[in-house]
Formats: sequence, structure tokens, C-alpha cells
Amino acid sequence: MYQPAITGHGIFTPEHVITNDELVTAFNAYADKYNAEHAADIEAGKLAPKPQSSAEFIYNASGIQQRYVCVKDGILDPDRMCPNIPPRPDDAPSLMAKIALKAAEPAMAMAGIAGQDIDLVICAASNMERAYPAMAIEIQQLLGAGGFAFDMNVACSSATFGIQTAADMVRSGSVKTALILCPEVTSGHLEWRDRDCHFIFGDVCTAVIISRAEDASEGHFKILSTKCATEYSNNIRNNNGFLRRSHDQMDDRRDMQFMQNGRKVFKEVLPMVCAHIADHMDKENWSSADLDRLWLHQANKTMNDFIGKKLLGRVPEPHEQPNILQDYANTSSAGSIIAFSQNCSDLPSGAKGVICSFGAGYSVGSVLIERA
Ligand code: CO8
Repeated sequence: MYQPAITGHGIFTPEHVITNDELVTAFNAYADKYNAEHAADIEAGKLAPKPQSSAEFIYNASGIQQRYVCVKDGILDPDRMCPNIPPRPDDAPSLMAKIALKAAEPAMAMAGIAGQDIDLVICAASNMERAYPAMAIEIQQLLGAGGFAFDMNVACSSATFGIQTAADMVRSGSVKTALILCPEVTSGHLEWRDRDCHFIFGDVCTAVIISRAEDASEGHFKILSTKCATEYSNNIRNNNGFLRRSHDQMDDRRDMQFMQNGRKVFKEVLPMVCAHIADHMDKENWSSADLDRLWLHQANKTMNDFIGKKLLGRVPEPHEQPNILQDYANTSSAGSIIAFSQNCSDLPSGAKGVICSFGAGYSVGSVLIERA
């Protein structure tokens, strides 16, 4: 058995920013247009008018101030309301592979490895650009990596489930060096025409390298323990699947994009996550005093504040439970890894922390780490 460790990590942040104000201005123009076009049906009570969105509501309800997107063109156009991403020919790298390479680069530099040193690539994200061949195999080829590669989708929990999968393989010796990528082009499956969710997501890609601690340079993070759990729920759902054509459902239906009952998710997932992390720490004989840092999934600031307080038994200092969602919004599987990557270099040897992601499924994954 080998000791698995996080030996490299990196983030690719897209260049385009959309602030809450920009988003709300575009949404409200779309809503006004929709209401004018459907005035007769709205007047007759056959259709509900589209209500206005509000930047103040967005910040107060979520803590989000802005989000990054791979392609801004189209999203703020009241006649389109989704990104204008041209299709790519089959012999050109896919968008997810392109951003994955950009996140892999700094992670590999930190780990001091080249593509050929990697023998497992996992593409772990909440949606894949195509059904097959696997995105991960395309990335494996572009990196010149060996071994094998596969995709996995556990929505917002994909990163921690990917880390557990890779860490177990490194521990057993079946894999020496794994790269876990979370390329999230959430802008492609977000319903920008729905004020309940149009503000929630942003695009990004994260990369984590897991290798044997014995081969790693100073400053790596030993993966001491991982724990994943799932519990079926329809409260976060996207019905866009391969049976669409067979169901005669090729029209632009609402349920072909992200849908959620946010209030229910909030109420049901919060206790699940608190209990999950507490049980995991308990199992490893960690008390709250052992915990130096919490890198939580980035969906909602109030949610994270609650979890931090529950686990530490007091209000955490900002550096103990760093949030990044004010800048990135919810980036699905990537959020906890961005929080980790941007807020771990100051930790001294022996410091302990938990990376935790949670979301659709429901799913929750936690990773207990210690700085070498
Ligand atoms: N502007 C103004 N008012 C608004 C807006 C808006 N933009 N949106 C909603 N309102 C209104 C509502 O209509 C409602 O009005 P009323 O009281 O008259 O009915 C009122 O504001 C309150 O609405 P909510 O109850 O919905 O507001 P909340 O306080 O619950 O906040 C949140 C909404 C922020 C969504 C909150 O519920 C939340 O964060 N919940 C947790 C969600 C969560 O963690 N989800 C995880 C999903 S991510 C995941 O698993 C990955 C999925 C795959 C990725 C998909 C990528 C696209």
C-alpha cells in the first residue's frame, strides 16, 4: 500500500466576467420583451408574466457577485439568452478538453511532472460535451499521458468522488499518478431565462494531481481518508438524455436544462453535509480543534457559514473557511477545489483540513488531508 497525496493543483479561469448588474439588466430586458410579446395571453390569465430579477436579491440570497464564462457572446442578448458557442469539427479539440489542458498545466508544473508521467486521467464534471468517446481519453491523448482514462459524473460532487477513486488506485498501486479534471461549462446547461437560477453558475476548470507521497516534493497534502455518500433526490435535475428523440422531446423544454427546488435542497442537503463531515472526522478521531481549514462546495454563502459554525462549534474566521463563490459563483464540481487551490499554500506542515463537495444526487464527498 502507498500513501496517496495531492502533489499538484491548478485552476483555469475563463477571461469573460458577468457581474450581477449586467446579468440582471439583460434578464429584465428579456422579461420585458417576453411580457410584451405575450401580453394578450398574460392578460387573459393563460400565461404568467416573467417577474424581474434583482442584483440585491442575488447577493443576499447566495453571496454571489459575479461569474466567469467561457463565451459571453449570446448570454446577455435578450433574443438568445444562452452562450453562442460554435460547434467544433470532430478533429478539433473539444471545449472541455481545451480548458482541461489549461488547468492541468499549472498543476503538472507544481507536481513537477510531464504528461507521460500520468497513468490515470479522470474527467469529473456535471455534464459532458458529448456521450463518447470519453472526454478524459481525448485529454489523455492531448497530454501524451499513458495508462487509461474515463469520465465520471456525480454533478457537484464529481471532484471529491474523483479524488476518492484516484486515491484508492494510487493507494493500491494500480496507478502511480492520477490527474482529476473538473472542466465545468455550466453556462451551456444553465437556463438563463429563469430568474430563480440564472445567477447561480459560472464556468471554470480545476485540476488535481494525486501521486505517491514518497515520490512527492515538500509541501504536498497527504490524503488521509475519503468518504462518499449518495441519497436519491429529484430536487436537482436535468432531463436532457439520449432517449430525448425516442420520447419525441426535441423541443426547447425547460427540463432540458438545470432545474432545482433550491429551498428544499438547502434544507435537506445542509443537515446531510454536516452529519457526513462530522461522522467522517469522528471516524478518523479528529475533533473540531484538529481542523485548520474547511474547503467547502461553493453554492451558497449562508449554507457554508452554517456548516462551518456547526463543525467548529463557533463562527469560523474567514481564513478557516474560505469562500470563492463571490467571484466564481457556483462552479459545480470545481468550487471546493478552487477554494482549496487558492487557500492552502499558507498552511504549515501538519495542518489538517477537509475538502467537501455536495449537490445533485443527492451526493456528498469529503477528503481529509494533512500538509506534509
Ligand atoms: N431576483 C429576485 N427575486 C427572486 C429571484 C431573482 N433572481 N429568484 C427568486 N426570487 C424570488 C422567488 O421567486 C421567491 O419569491 P416568492 O417568495 O414571492 O415566491 C423569493 O425570491 C425567494 O426565493 P427562494 O425561496 O428560491 O430563495 P432562497 O432564499 O431559497 O435562495 C437559492 C435561492 C440561492 C437558490 C438557495 O435556495 C440556494 O442556494 N439553495 C441551495 C442550492 C444548492 O446548493 N444547489 C446545488 C445545486 S448545484 C449541483 O448540484 C450541480 C448541478 C449540476 C450543475 C448544473 C449547471 C448548470
